[in-house]
Amino acid sequence: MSAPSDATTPAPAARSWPLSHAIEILRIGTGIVWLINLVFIVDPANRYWSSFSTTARSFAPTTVGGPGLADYVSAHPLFFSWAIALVTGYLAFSLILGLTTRLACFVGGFFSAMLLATQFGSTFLFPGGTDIGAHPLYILIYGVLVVGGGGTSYSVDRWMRAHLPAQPIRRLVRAPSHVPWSAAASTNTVLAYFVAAIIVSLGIGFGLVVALPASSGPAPPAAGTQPVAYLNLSIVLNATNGWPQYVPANFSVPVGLVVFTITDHDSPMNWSGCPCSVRGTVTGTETVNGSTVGMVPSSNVAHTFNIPDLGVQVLSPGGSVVQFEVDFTHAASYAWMCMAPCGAGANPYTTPPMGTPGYMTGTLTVG
Ligand SMILES: [Cu+2]
Repeated sequence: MSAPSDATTPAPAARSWPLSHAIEILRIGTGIVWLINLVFIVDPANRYWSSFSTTARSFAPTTVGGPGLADYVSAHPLFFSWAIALVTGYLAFSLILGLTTRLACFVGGFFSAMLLATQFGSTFLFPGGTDIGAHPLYILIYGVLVVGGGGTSYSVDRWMRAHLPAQPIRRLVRAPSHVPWSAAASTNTVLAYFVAAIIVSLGIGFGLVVALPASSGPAPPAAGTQPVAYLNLSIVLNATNGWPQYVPANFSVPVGLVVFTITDHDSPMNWSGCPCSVRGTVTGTETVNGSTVGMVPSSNVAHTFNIPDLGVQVLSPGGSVVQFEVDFTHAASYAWMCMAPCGAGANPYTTPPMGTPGYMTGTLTVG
């Protein structure tokens, strides 16, 4: 440990060399994961800010405890999008630099526990079309970092303790050993605070989910938005080769709210491992033969309609009519594709018509 060599501050037992390095590698690696998330957030191509509300609402149908919290977050996108972005940025830089490492572990644990609690219904759909499945692992990592003294070496924390001994840093690390930020706090003390913090965070998260009332009925489209266009797609079997194909595969829609209808004439398939949740539509749902759903059983997904750049995923069961709405905010060109393994060859994930233009992928032009 890099506790000051001060007679009043007993340094915990030194860690063995390989373990201490493993802990710091884990810390920096976790920071890099958050940095990648931060890059995703700030990259305009991902439309994090503009699609935040829609993404948040898309969790509503699968949240255990009801859609109230997802609706609430969706209705306050400015606050929540910035809160998530700032926490993401803090975790990235704090963990990579080893600056306020222990605090970052608590913040990260709180963040993951809140996400876990509030999106609990989605968690076990991993990969489920959401990256939320990793949060139990993140909490475990923060616990390991807290217990293992992450940030003890190769860190700004270490540098500051060594070079800024006289000022508040020193008072902080010399705080009584029963407070969690004290350098003298025992592993057991820190771990107890960490476990308690996670339990409280989970409690707050579940409490919010249960306490916030759901808005009644399917969430309405953004205020004042009326459909500007209706687009009908069919999935038919090609008369020549028998492959299923989207007709049309290349099409244009105007900017604004577009109502899609997919009439699927293909047969169902059993797609184990299907990320079967609807994402990226205005309501976070689709209708299948008139019923509103946020998920489709994996035992009946013939094809999907994905627009990766917009985070749109819609599932098309065999022999069904699917409807959904997408709000296109600006003129652009997007690739769409089917992600369900509908290839006709040995590997249904890679053989045609999968990935074949005019069949299971094409171009959607907005504007
Ligand atoms: Cu397909």
